[in-house]
Amino acid sequence: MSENFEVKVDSKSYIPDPAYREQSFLGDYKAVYKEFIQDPDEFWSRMAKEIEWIKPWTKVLEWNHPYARWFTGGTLNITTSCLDRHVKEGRRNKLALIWRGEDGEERVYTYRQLHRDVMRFANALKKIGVQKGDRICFYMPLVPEHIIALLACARIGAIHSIVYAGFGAEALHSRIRDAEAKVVITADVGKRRGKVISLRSIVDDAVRNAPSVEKVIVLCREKCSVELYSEMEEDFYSLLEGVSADCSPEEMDAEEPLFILYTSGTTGMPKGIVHSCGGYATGVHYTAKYLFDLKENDVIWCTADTGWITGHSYIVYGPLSVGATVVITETTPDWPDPGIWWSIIEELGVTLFYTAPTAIRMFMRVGEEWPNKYNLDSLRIIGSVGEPLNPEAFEWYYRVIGKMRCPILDTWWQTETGMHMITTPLGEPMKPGFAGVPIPGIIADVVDEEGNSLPPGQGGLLVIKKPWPSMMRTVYRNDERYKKYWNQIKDYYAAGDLAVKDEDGYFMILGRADDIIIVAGHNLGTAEVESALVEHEAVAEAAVIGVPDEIKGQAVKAFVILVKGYTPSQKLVSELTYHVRMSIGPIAMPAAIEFVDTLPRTRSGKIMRRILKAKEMNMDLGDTSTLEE
Ligand code: 6R9
Repeated sequence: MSENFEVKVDSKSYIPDPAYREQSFLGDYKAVYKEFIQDPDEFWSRMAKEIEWIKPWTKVLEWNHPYARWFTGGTLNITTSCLDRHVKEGRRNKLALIWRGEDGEERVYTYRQLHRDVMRFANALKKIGVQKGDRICFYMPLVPEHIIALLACARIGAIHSIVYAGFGAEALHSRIRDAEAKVVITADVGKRRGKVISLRSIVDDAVRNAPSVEKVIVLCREKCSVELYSEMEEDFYSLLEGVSADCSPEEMDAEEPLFILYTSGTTGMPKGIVHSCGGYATGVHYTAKYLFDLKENDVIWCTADTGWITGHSYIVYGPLSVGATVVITETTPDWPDPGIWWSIIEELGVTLFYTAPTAIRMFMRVGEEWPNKYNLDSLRIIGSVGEPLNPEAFEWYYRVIGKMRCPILDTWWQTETGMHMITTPLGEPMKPGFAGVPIPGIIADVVDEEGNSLPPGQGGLLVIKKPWPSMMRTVYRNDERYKKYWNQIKDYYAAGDLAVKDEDGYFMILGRADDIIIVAGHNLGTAEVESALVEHEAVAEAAVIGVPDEIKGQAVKAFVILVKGYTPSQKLVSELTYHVRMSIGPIAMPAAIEFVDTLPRTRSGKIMRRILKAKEMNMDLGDTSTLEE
């Protein structure tokens, strides 16, 4: 990166109803943050005591840069916090899980049922020889059996590695091989937009030349059922026959791995991010309780898939650990029509809704008449994750979905961080465009390449200065790649994102540092320019990249999806260019604007600017395994 860059920061804010803070588990954010700073060990120790342990720890943190050991000597099994204690503590008949299929089919599980089914499947896994430490790869649609099998792995100390069921055979194959998975769990089919998608055939391809795989467990959802091709295959439900529903939890050291989750790097093979048992359990419980403020009666719907960290932490482990009711669905946001999600919120009485900016912008494009058809009064808090929530989308989400009543929690975090890191705690003023402040437990900053802290208004690199319990422990079988995160900038954890702080210490996330555009020596975050474009009433979505420019080094090129009813024209190009000039400055003015119908995205919805760039420059597209069709 060249010299630091100025970022124009707007200071508009919304103050939520004070009742939110008064009734929240967290209370006064600033006071709690201060407590943490005064004694971090004491703070984390207090948080860790809120989950169930088998043996207590003797030391909170052993930090041997870049390696951390949290809660040394402690042992636990995360499933006892997620299941056993609710069964014991009078929540056994409370709903743990509500599943909605595309055709409206519904299945529900109480905590007692979920507990029992998890233990049965855990025993079934043992029956086929799965042991503590074995890697189990998942390639499953979002159905209750997926959650059951995942918790069953945790119950017996097997390490799950979930691969999003939208990935192709090659991507699945490389992840199975890298993790040396012993078992693959899949379903015959997934369902999407009224179509039945074969998963098992993809698994068939993927397990060829994967010598570690001994068994493939298939959940049969269609009539075609149990004609399993090979000796390798087992039917999900047949495996459960005659199996006991009692399985004591495997005692896990706090530092033993709980799961691996692959996340795409900028180049090459995705990284297998490894999370530990004790620190991860503590981090997701803490954030589900104190940031999401999940209470007894809350019904949380996180629209992510379990294939992403968001699903791991805020569909499964966090919400179940606090004993909330979790909604999962196999639905697509606009099928059969763009009202489907709002109808689910109304019918199931969802209180906490957590989704991604890309979905919000899609809903903006189709119009507010869709959500307006439904009663969204049950909503208490609405959240966002995955990409910067641009002010335009914030305002829409706040007004149309939250009815100017529900606080928005825009949560910045990563697969590597395991839990929320930066957000706007309940009761604090919300600033459109800013994710918020570091949560208690986290010390974040914006720095230059030497690690010097930058003043408000100066954009730079987002770092975390101290270890935290749910941080990744390593990259599976690749310590070198792990070390890079902590060695790139002084002793800090480099998130790889660009950010800027304002006078109040609020963080605005400007996009990935590798997406940065340098125009005549000025650094521009892609998010800033995109956000300015989306402010214009004609623009639904925008992505910008840097293209070579003889004089300025780089120039901005924008790809724009128009709102329905607008057509591309030279006049619109001029208007948009002028608009960016007025909102950010001449430096950010796009040199070219191209109107497009779609943008390349990862399967989790993030815009892949790298693909736009490679296309523009006629370069090799690089690793495209994470690209949506
Ligand atoms: C949880 C998750 C991580 C990257 C991260 C950043 C972007 C996530 C964001 C956000 C702006 C937010 N990101 N949340 N950017 N505001 N609230 O998405 O994990 O899939 O590993 O992606 O996503 O660029 O570095 P992951």
